[in-house]
Amino acid sequence: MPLYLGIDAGTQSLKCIVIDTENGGIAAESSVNYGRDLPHYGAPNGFIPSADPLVKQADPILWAEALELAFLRLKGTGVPLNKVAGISGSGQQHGSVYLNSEFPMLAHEKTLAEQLRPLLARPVSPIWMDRSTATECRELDEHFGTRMQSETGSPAIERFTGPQIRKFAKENPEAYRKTFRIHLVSSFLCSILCGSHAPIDFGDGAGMNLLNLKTLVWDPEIVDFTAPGLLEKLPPVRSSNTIAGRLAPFFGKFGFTPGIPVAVWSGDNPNSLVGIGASNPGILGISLGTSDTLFAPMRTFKTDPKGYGHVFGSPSGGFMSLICFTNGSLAREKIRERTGVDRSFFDRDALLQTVPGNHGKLILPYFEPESTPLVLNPCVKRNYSDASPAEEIRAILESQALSLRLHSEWMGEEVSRIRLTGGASKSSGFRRILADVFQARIETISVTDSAGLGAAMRAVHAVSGIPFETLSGMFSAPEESIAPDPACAQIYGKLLKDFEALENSFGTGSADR
Ligand code: XUL
Repeated sequence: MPLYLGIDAGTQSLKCIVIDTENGGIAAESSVNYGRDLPHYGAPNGFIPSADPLVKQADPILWAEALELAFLRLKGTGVPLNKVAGISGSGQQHGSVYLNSEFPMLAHEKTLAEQLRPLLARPVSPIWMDRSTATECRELDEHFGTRMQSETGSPAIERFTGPQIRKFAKENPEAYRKTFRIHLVSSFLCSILCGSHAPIDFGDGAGMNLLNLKTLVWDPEIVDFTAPGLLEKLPPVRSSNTIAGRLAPFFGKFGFTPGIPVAVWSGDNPNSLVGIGASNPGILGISLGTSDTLFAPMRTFKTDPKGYGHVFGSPSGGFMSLICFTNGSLAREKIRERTGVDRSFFDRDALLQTVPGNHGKLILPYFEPESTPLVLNPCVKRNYSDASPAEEIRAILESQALSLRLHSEWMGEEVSRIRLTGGASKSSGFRRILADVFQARIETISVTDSAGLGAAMRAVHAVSGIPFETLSGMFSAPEESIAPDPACAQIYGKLLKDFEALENSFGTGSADR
């Protein structure tokens, strides 16, 4: 019975999923919620509350302690962890961890937290929600112009790692100088498992504004301008099916066999692409979580003329797109609370009491600073003054679906099938609206943690060579599917133009919260 472990280190929790390649099933799972299970880090939502809404930082030791607790819980399920033949993982993207030396040999009787704390060259990690680097992004854009996007796949972006490193080097040059290695969340956790500094993969590395996607090496000029001496502080960058190292002896205490291969980790979005079974062109993936993300494999390297969409290395080779909409479930929940309805209202009343197109009622729901389109000052705008609760719910769902369609058009991919994942993919009302807005078949898979599943599938692929197509047939087969209603094609074709006009006028109209 060959088992493989995928670890998903997300924004608010860390989860483990063990898959069995013999029967195509899930052998065990465990999870740790940072706020609930590790309250002593004072990070109820995965970051330390800050007076500045643009600053979002976490203590990186939180992720190490969560890993240890998740392994203990996994051991508690009774699954034979000594049968695990390979491990890989997924990290929330862009976050950076600053370390001052090589990894120590871990002592069995001590915790990961107490042994790793002395390794920190910076006590906090800026995470992907941080938007405090507008100045550094401007400096990078002024210096490199369009080359930044055409070579790294993205213009300088506030949450990306390069601008974050530049800010740290400017504000705290001494601590920066003493930093020996800068990791992503993914490569930091992979290094802990291997007991030595692990590489970064092309998927997560592309979210740094440092990797040249044409040459697949760190871009020497961009790295050099970002911060002094940065090249020596970066781990090597490798393809996503590289074996990063061997499991350190410390992890034998949870029941694993020390020495098993650990495949290089990647970001949650590249992992999800694999996990939902969309690693080959033709399927689009949408993950509906706190933030919504849209991703798809790309036949050719091309970039978003508006600069909101990003290009990353795809774990199956070639490239993938990634577009992040920060106000996903976050906005759906705010509107739901405001209208005072329960979640089932999204699936029943909101559809029955309204019509597709909602008589043109649209909403721009930027409760938090938004990435797509870029909005730094939170603001919510409606093109109507009066709406029933059902119309208000339809307005948020249709507007979000239209935004997903509008901002993915630059990829130029024919979309006939969309695989949905994440908590809100359970909403049949939202699935119906997405099918009609995109005029595409919507498919859902049974596993909700597509990033963890994708990481486990990458571990199988890297260790045993089983192709992704075979693995997605085993683990990501569609469970439910809805066809689009062709009668809606014209309605949403027109509404898309209205939505674009509303978005373009953003900032000129009056705003309310
Ligand atoms: C992608 C992004 C988010 C995080 C969430 O660019 O910032 O999707 O990866 O974990």
